[in-house]
Amino acid sequence: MAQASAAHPSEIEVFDAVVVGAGFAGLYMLHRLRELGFTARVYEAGGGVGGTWYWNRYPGARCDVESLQYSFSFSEELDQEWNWSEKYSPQPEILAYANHVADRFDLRSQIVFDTRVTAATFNEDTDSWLIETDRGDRVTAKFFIMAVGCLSAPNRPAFDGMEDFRGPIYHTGEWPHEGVDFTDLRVGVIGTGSSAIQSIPIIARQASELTVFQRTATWSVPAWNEALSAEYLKEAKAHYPELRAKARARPTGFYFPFNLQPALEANAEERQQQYEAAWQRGGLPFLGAYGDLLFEKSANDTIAEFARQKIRSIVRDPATAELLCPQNVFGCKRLCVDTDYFATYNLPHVKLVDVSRTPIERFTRDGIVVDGTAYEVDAIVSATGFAAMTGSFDKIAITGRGGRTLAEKWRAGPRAYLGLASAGFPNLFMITGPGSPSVLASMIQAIEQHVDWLADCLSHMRDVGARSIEPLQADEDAWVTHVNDVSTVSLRSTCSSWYVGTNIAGRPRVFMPYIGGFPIYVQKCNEVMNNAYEGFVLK
Ligand code: N01
Repeated sequence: MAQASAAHPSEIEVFDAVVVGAGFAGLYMLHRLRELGFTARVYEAGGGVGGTWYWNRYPGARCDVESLQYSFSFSEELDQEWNWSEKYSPQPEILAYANHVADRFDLRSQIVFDTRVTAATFNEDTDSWLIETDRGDRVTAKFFIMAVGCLSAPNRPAFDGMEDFRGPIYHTGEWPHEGVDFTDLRVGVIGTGSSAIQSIPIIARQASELTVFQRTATWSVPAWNEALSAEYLKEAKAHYPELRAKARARPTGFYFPFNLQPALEANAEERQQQYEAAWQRGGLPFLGAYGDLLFEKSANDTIAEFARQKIRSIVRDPATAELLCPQNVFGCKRLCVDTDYFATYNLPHVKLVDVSRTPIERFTRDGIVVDGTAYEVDAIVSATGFAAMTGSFDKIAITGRGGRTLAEKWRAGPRAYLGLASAGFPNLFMITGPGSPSVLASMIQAIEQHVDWLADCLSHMRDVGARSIEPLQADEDAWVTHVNDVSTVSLRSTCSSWYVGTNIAGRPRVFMPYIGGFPIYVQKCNEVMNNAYEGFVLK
């Protein structure tokens, strides 16, 4: 393998691998590359590590997977030394954890911060990538690894008159580091997804008026967040390996009690009790109340009606309550997990505006106009989500064999073998790429599995002296078809969401993550590896 040359202005530095992104994926990839003796550089657009948790600093940001499972499992020492303070970790604590990992494993010296990769071009003569950045770096690497996250390219809808608005416009996914004080301000929030439902109750505590512009009502379940006691942590840490193993065996890659019984096998009274118990446990495990809730519409109708009744019981104004009641499949979009979201609409200074039938017309100097009505606000929070799964790929001019760009290849939707690599782009890898479980599993488990697979693959290539690896077109096509076929079995494919790309007008409708389940996917990856990288060509 090539060695990194001494930095000289006129020289192009050479690495075994260049990694884009210093979130959890980039950090762990760098750790494994170093362990294996590969030379590597990581480029990170932000000023620090942490990825999602570096950028999403909006009020109330926290993870919806329980802390003890939203963490790396590769180091028993790390598991034992780190103490999570709450059931669901707040953003600052997860960011502190990412920083701790970077320091503990001495990763910072190989990360170049505040630098965005702008282009990557494959050289067919040398089987290597030329990587360029917005700071003028030009480096080459045999392997180009995209560790850019799945929800990292903010979606900023272009509303008419945006430039006329006299106040600040914030995006939840690029929140100012110094924080924002909304005290005595009239605030407008656009969107009611996970970011909005977490921030709305907190913004409401500060703002003099809060107006929420809702296009689609959201399903949300209480978090019942709480502090973790020292005894709880001690007990959990004593059984960490078992918890990790149980998590990996679940379709979601994280563990929670799951009732396999079909909902309609129970009678109405039993279902009510089961849903009530699950509601009281709260969080994403609510969807584990019965086994068929995401497969059978009639089963889903029963949990949907239960959740609508909960909304009606919390929200006092009947018209507002009805507006807040989603009419689509329960859990079709990513289920939200909240603290006091629905109760916030009982506050006299909080207003809900329906923009489902008549979209936001325009921004003006003083606020937002919907259906001819002007809503005056001093600040706007755009909680409008992300160009999911592919948005961060679109920002880099990636050119593969024959001068073909990835953007061209993915115009009708992303195409990747196992969500790891794409035909025509040798030696390019993606961590939690489209076509892998990623966002439908616990992200950190999904990241570790991909990174470990890649680490094995790169070592194998070094051992056998292979210069390049690339998926076979036929195998990639078969995988993309499989990802699509499996998605149709799930009710999640039935609505518009960022899973299918249609949260943004004009994007192709393709179900992007693999919904066949984490263990099945891991088994497939292992089989590919054990069968001499079946479906890939190694040269
Ligand atoms: O984004 P979203 P998010 N006019 O796409 C609305 C993860 N996450 O940042 O539903 C008006 O879910 C849009 O409306 P609609 C998690 O996986 C996790 O909230 O498209 N409204 C929607 O209401 C999550 O799913 C955590 O009709 C417009 C909202 O904006 C994912 O990130 C916390 C609009 C966007 O919701 C994304 O969540 C936060 C327009 N032109 C995020 N355009 C936790 O771990 C968009 N909207 C808890």
